[in-house]
Amino acid sequence: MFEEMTYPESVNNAFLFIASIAAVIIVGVTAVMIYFVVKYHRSRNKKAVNIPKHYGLEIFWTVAPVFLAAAMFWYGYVGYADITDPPDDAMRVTVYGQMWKWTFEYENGLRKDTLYVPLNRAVALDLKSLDVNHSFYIPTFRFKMDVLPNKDNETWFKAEDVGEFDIACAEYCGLEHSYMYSKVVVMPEAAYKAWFEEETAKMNASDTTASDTTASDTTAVEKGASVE
Ligand SMILES: [Cu+2]
Repeated sequence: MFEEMTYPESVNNAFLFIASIAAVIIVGVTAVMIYFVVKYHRSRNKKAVNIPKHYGLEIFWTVAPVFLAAAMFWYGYVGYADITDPPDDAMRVTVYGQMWKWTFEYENGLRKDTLYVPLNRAVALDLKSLDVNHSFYIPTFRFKMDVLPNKDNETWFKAEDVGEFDIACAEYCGLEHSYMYSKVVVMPEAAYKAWFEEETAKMNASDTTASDTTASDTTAVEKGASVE
């Protein structure tokens, strides 16, 4: 059932599913509570009585939440299993998080501080931090993954609309954390190819390896990258 569904749709559905369960529970519990407040009001029950155990009811309110919790876990797990398992034919980009910027490195060594990707193509991301914990977050793609200094996380996405979308850092990482924004630019395949060839030619023509990152940032990326 998840094959036809895009990853953002599956996240939206999981959210809707969990919010619906929460809504049913809050309305149900509140309704029963109001009913009991009226039914067992002091004016109608002058003398306290002991209400004996009801095993059927106790089994129901134990078993039903187990199934609900298991269903919520399953929804979340299916999505997690999906975004941590990139397809084999995905193009690969290494994402470096550092205080307080993102750097994207393509397979040929091209580095950018904006993530350019082709439309409808799986993009696998190798997430590395050069300093502290960060979190790579593209809200439009319903997509968030930790970026850690001592563990390389992997994730992927496939953009299905052309446009520019925000990238944020979703893990507090110091003073300028709130400015740690970038963009993912989704381009049609042909436009992306032309862009990539032009940028690669520019990179090859110049001595430095990065064209839109500053020299000091490039050094930081190299320093971090050589640690492995
Ligand atoms: Cu950060």
